[in-house]
Amino acid sequence: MRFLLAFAIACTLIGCGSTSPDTSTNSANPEAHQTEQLALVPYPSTVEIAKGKFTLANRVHLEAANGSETAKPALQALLTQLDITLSDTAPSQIELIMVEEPELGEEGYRLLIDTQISISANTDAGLFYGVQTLRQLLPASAQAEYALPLVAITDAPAFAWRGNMLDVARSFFPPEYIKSHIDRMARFKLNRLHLHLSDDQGWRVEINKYPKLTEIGGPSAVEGGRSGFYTQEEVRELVAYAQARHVTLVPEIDLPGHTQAALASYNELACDDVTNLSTYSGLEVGFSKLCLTNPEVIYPWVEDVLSEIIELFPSEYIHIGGDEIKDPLYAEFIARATQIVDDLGRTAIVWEEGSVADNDPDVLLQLWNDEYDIQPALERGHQLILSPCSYTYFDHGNYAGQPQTYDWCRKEGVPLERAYSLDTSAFGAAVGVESALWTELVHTDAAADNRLWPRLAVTAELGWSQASQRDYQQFTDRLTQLRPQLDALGIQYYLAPELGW
Ligand code: TNX
Repeated sequence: MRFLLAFAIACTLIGCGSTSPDTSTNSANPEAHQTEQLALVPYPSTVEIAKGKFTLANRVHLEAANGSETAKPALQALLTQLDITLSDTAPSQIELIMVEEPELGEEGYRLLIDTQISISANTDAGLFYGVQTLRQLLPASAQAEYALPLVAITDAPAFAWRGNMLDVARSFFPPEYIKSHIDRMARFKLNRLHLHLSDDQGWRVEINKYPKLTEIGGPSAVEGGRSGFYTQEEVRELVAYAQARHVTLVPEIDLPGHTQAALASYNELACDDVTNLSTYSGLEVGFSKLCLTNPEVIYPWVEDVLSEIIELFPSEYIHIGGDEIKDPLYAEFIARATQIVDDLGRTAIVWEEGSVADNDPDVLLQLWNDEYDIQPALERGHQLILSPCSYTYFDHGNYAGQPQTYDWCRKEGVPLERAYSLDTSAFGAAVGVESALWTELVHTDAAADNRLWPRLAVTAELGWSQASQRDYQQFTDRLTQLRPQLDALGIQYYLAPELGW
């Protein structure tokens, strides 16, 4: 409050806002087109800019509230990167302050830059996001001194779920890549990394009770893709790494279809008449399934596997797949599997098709076909993760006809502007938005970067900024200014001509 007051006084003295002498609220809505914008993605809820600059010295005094467990190290890392040293007698000061301001919610923050820098929030997460905003306001690499705009930012996300799905089953991504991906997501305030851990082409997570899943399913992959798996120790390390960056790892074990790797490992999970029990490296979908007429075999296995998954991943939500399979007992299976997750003390997510089952309304549905009739499920009280493929499937081209991309959902691919045009309010009760990278055709870190970036910045803005504030032109301007930050993160992004890159 003290600083807001100071800011208001400063505004009266020197004038705030770039187009008028009064304090101007600079949200990213079309009417604000003429107004100066800060190079921030996602754009904050409210931004007030005063004339003048604050110069941050290369020695800084840091005051961090108790409980800023992740925000403080994140800030320290940022300062170190910029060759700014900490000292109690330094001329510049940065404060992380815990407050109680209900309107900031669980993840919101205030960032004030006037005669010093202060970030306040109700939670460590909020402070962490304030630090990310400060990170974007600062240059990507070290300089002699740092000139910052005089701003008062109040910010909170539109959605709790701001996600990305990475298919590590078709083609494996090693822990190092997952860590950089988490870093990059966190920089843009994305907070859910959904790992598609099993499919026909591979099984990627060690399950102690069923070692053959990774002995046989681990070395398997889509043709041209990487094989491998995460040991339980590696999973724990990734979970901790993600937690320190406010990213929840959401595991998916795809059931009852997309299970060839499991069937090849434990043949008894398949019906007796199934003759193909080899591992699979092709591109087909929809040919494999657990033997649903053998409940005494498959359900104990499902329970055991999910129990270990739940031990490994603290996520409240556990994804059980449910896509692309036809079987008379499908709905019964989904209802039972979501109940197993519930009995284990968590809540299930299923792909949209699972909405035909009699699930508890708490179960989250992930919408992936734009036209799927999800209305009946909404009427039963379900909530949605929005992944409509014609906007969010980043295995589709950055442009029409991009080599090694799919176009089954949209033949023009999913260019940046298309991705940005997703109307998140059109689909009813949404907890948020999640873009997806399926990896049948994505086999290297570089290819993944190319499909993910810069489009993932769109997911970030759709998930965080209010729908009424979005403006594609302004978004591209801001993103272009942030390009050095993408470079500093080592991202091998697609050189989008629409950004002039
Ligand atoms: C559909 S989307 C799938 C995946 C494929 C993807 C390719 C969904 C739930 N299932 O198995 O990898 O298309 O774009």
